[in-house]
Amino acid sequence: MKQLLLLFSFNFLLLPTFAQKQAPAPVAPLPTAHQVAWQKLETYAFIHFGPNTFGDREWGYGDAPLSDFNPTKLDTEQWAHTIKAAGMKGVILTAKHHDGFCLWPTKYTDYSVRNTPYKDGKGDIVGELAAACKKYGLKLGLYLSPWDRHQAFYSTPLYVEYFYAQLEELLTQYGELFEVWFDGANGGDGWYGGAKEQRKIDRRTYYDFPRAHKLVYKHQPQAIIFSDGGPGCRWVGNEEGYADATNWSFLRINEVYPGYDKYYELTSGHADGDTWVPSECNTSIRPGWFYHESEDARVKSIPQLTDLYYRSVGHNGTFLLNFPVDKEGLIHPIDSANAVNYHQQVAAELSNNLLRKVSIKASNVRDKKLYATANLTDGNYDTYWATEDGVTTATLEIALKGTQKINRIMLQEYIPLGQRVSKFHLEYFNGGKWQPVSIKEATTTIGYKRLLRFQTITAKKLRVCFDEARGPLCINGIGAYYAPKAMESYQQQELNLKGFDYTIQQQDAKAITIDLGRTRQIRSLHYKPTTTGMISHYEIWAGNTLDNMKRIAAGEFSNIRNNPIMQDVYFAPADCRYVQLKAVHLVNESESASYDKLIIL
Ligand code: FUL
Repeated sequence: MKQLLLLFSFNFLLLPTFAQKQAPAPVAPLPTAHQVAWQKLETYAFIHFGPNTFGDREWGYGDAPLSDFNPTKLDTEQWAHTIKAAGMKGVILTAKHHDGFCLWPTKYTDYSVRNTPYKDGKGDIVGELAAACKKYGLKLGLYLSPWDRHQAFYSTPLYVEYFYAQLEELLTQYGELFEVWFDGANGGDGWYGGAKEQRKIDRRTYYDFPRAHKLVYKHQPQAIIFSDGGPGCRWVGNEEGYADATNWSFLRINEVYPGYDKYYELTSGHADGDTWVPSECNTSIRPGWFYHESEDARVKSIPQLTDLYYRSVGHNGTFLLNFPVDKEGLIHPIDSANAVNYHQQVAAELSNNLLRKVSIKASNVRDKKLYATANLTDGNYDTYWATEDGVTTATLEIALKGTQKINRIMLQEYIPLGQRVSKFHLEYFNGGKWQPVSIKEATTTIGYKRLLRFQTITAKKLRVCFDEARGPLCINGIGAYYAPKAMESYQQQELNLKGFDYTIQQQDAKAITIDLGRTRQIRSLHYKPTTTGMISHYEIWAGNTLDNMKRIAAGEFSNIRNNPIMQDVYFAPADCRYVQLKAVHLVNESESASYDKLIIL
């Protein structure tokens, strides 16, 4: 009896007789209100445009002639119109890329749009885009490359002052900015006022980023600052546009810096991170970031873009999709068609929420009035279903309206109170017994939004089982959809280049020599790296005998670490039996040059 009494009073303490009306305590780390507003944008565009567009480059050396910069039809309204039609909420422009050229008439360098034929030097592409954004209701963000391959004083303290002066111009002359983009790339070599040399800086300290952050917040308190490690949002660790299924919006902030060597960790965040730094998934609609006519047939397709939406926004990230504006100054028609059509595809797949107005029974509810399951489908972001303190596992049982076909589920956590769920699974019922919905990716985190794709099921009831969480559950949205003819996942097609047959004649740490078996006329070499032994600077040698080889091409595989796509080198036709790919520099000099694919045509 005494024991029973004890048990009773213990239970009494644990299970309050009155409902918990107060909101669940936040579980740190937490987002700022600006980070929450930014996350809700979900998709926005990138524009890469500059001298690289005219010089067919990815990373300009900083020496491109200003006279070549002449986009004759540039129309920022065409950009804005396309971006809007593709459902995106904003756009980030490369005001200055690594080549140091400025798309606005900055006071601080002659290497800008002011000294080009564009509008006879009277143009201001940042200003023109700002005006178009206003007109089309888009938000504006700017990319200012810290690395500058043009300026003679790059790597000295003077450059840092120059960088801040330019940043201040951008922060004060173009209205409200939603994001400021600081890239982490620094390949070392450049034109540097004609010095043409390698320059090394300490990426952690040289730019004094805390000072840059202060300046941004002084003029643009709402702006989200992007870099590998935030503080506003983080790079997702790849340039393919996806986050892992397990994706925490946290980082151990003091470990990550621009150019972070363990960048692959950024794809899923740090589960034990101390600071809210959500992921932004960036990719280009074409293989390169800048326009290259040779990529006109390689624009990402509607299924490919749709797949990326599910793996970015649907994996608790935002989706930043780049348009390489072409030489005329326009978004290419293939790019705009695919972007608009992909948006319509996604909208169609997720338009009809089958859970609207259905009855959802929760195994636990914090308060039947304030935190009821009706909040899950009321379309109000700030109302949510929550469990009582101490309750971190629960189920939601959903009685569908009759029997329904379903192949998509959406879940949303109420992130203003933190990201909590670390394990869940889905079940469905079609008369016999409850069965698991088979999902071909980890069902761990949810975060701001989680979209799940699976083979169509026919169900009368659904059950969402929350198995583990960092605190009581706070879920503000749930959806189930049926997308006829939609794909469960997407398999990327490799470009099928068929080159000459060859054997490897010799391979060492710094060179790969190929024997074509007999004399061939060759015109191009295509190199796809693996994760180790990536060649960043190359020379290509060719000859009919190994003791009489001539150099036929040399250059840089720009941005290969971050974007390890097939690298194409075209040269004047050469007759030869042997071809040698020399690694002048490797991304990591201690590794041996290697390749995933090496094709000679
Ligand atoms: C990279 C840069 O090096 C690329 O050129 C591009 O701007 C991409 C978005 O970021 O790190």
